[in-house]
Amino acid sequence: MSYINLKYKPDKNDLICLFRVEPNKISIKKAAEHVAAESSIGTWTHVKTMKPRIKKLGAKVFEIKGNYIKVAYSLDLFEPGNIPQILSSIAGNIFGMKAVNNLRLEDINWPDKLIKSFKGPLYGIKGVRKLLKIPKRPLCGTIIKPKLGLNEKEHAKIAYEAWIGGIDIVKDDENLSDLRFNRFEKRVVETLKMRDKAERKTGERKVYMPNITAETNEMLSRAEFVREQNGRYVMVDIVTVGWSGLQTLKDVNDYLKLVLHAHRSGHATFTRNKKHGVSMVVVGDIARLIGLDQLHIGTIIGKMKGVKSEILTTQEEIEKRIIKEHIHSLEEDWLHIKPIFAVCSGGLHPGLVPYLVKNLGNDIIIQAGGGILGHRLGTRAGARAMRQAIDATLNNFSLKEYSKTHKELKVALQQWL
Ligand code: CAP
Ligand code: MG
Repeated sequence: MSYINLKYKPDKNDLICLFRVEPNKISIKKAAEHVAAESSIGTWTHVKTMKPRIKKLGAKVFEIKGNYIKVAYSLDLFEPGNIPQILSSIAGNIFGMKAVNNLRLEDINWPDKLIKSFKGPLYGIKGVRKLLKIPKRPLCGTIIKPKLGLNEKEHAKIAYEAWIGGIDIVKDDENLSDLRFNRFEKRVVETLKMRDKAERKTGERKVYMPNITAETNEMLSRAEFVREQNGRYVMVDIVTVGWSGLQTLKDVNDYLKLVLHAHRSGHATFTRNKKHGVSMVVVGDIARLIGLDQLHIGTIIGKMKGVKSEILTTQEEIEKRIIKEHIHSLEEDWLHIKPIFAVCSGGLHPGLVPYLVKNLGNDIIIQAGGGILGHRLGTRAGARAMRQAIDATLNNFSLKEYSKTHKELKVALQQWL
């Protein structure tokens, strides 16, 4: 049987994958055949147990353009609502095949019936803006640093300083969980106490995002604890927790009704290499389908590696309803699945706000750890400088001009620009 059918017109119920393929001493057509076979019903040789009705289920390579191939998969190959099963097909064995030197899953176009088997975000951009009463401007956040080592009270105190300075969101770092010197429950209680005090003082809504990343049942009970303590948000390391644990958290969160922040720690193990692995665009698809409300997408300009075109495509993929086809991504209609908030984080400071807003717009959450807690005048001043940079940018002032009358911003620009 052949998995190549360049005349095939995909059915609206087909799932479509865009792959970049580097064949290993065979033709691109032959390599494409291996990809389609191994990711659907086939293996390295013809099997006697194959049946005509099963052959029809085979994936179809319907377009080959240079190193890029499009493959259509029948809906019957997938279990609705089951991300681990879907990925074990289209993002499973194929990456290990000798038939290819490199293989990258660039994007997925999801059929309506599969999209309808997911709930998507509870809040998304609109819900988060409503919750924080911030209708238009970028949100700003900080990450408690040093990442590890502080005790609960020290952690809560730094959070308070950041909130009083004007920061909206304070989050745990991706590797802070329930540690000997900083216990999860005590940290949550101490920091939410400071949140309430900062809200009374500033009159603004403030957010604390405790990191609940842990074994699934433990993660669920930490989420419940946050809800009991009147927390509104949790953060989770989506890659290290795994898609199955994430779907369980999502289901339980339907009654906890917390905002779910997705940290992507570990994503670069498979997204960084532009020739091999899975793109951040695909991670964005999955996070949106499963129903996270916020997702790190990169900064273009900060300390983490990230190609501008892929970061912009990922932002479009998670924030828009109707997605047009681009050179390395597919069209999409996200139906009822709400847009999720893009998070820009990693090596950011107030001096980079104009660049971020110019390139990524206002629907972003700007998060800076070192860029706020490293301010020469301290945390509160660092927070003020970040808010001042956002205010200046939204009112079309240059930072240089605005810093003449805003001391904290002036110091930040001297320090980091
Ligand atoms: C940023 C950060 C975030 C990264 C994640 C860090 O701190 O807390 O985890 O931004 O990367 O630990 O590095 P700084 P990404 O603000 O001090 O750099 O957003 O690319 O997933
Ligand atoms: Mg971090």
